[in-house]
Amino acid sequence: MDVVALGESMVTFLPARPGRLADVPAFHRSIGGAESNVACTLAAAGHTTRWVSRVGADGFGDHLVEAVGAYGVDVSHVRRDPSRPTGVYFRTAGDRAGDTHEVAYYRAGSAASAMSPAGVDLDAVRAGRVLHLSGITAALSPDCLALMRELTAPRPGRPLISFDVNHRPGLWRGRYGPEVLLDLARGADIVFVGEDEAEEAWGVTGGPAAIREALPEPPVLILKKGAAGAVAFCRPSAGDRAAGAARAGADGTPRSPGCDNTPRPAATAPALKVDVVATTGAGDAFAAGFLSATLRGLPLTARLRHGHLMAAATLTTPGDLTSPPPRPLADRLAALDAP
Ligand code: KDG
Repeated sequence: MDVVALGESMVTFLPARPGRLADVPAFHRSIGGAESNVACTLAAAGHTTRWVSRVGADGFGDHLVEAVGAYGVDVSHVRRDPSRPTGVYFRTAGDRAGDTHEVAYYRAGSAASAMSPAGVDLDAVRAGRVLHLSGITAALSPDCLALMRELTAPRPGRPLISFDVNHRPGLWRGRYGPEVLLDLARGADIVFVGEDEAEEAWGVTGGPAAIREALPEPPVLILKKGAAGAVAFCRPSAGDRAAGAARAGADGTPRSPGCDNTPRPAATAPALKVDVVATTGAGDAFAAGFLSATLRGLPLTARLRHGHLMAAATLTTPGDLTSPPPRPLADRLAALDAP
């Protein structure tokens, strides 16, 4: 198994037309969920993936399991909960970054919010080369936060932990705050965070170097700057240091020439210019592209480029998910983009 992703997915209702939520008369059913989006995109890109979660024993739960499974993702570890519903959410067509973006979640008390260290099969969760997690799970309930702490804790032989901060302000009201995401990020091997998220969630301003200073622990830290591209910081992991400069680290991540101990970015890549239809899901597609290239042993700059290519495909569709470019095409495009 290449990648296991754990997290809540929801039936998503996309607006039939732009405008305020109050004015949208009809919605189209779709699926969403940051972690299953990553699993679906990676499966579509030729990787073996599993999605671990809980959904209700209801029609929306059936739909999610069937739709994610149709991408080729292993859904055999998605538990059905007869006493809690599947979460759903509605959103407007506005850009996530803009003032006009509205999201209405109906997920409090959902089946997924009952995930806990004792309630999921931890062996199944840790069965991949990479375990992909996101900060959304930490916001769902104290049990979910405990599960996240368990999965990001140091442990011999654990998979490479990929953590997308995914700060969703609407989920943190009245709970412990998003500062816990900084703790969780410290325990991961690859961290994705937007400059805007670092400011909103942790109050860290001052650009990539300041964010790296606040978060020096992850061997790979990707800072996303929206249309301005992405920057990667990298330092040798313990496995790399043990193995020496010439070969891949014990954690399976190949050394990148830029992976030294300096505070400078090891790689940067501009975003692709596309006509944006909707930004939702683009961060997940970016993570999928980056992880796909990581699993294939590509250098850091190429990993960023594959992230941008998959994100560009999603940015040009209204839903969270779309087919990624075929691998030979993506490889050609990533090489074309080379300086
Ligand atoms: O990244 C896209 C997700 O935000 C979307 O699919 C819904 O998982 C979701 C969430 O919790 O916001």
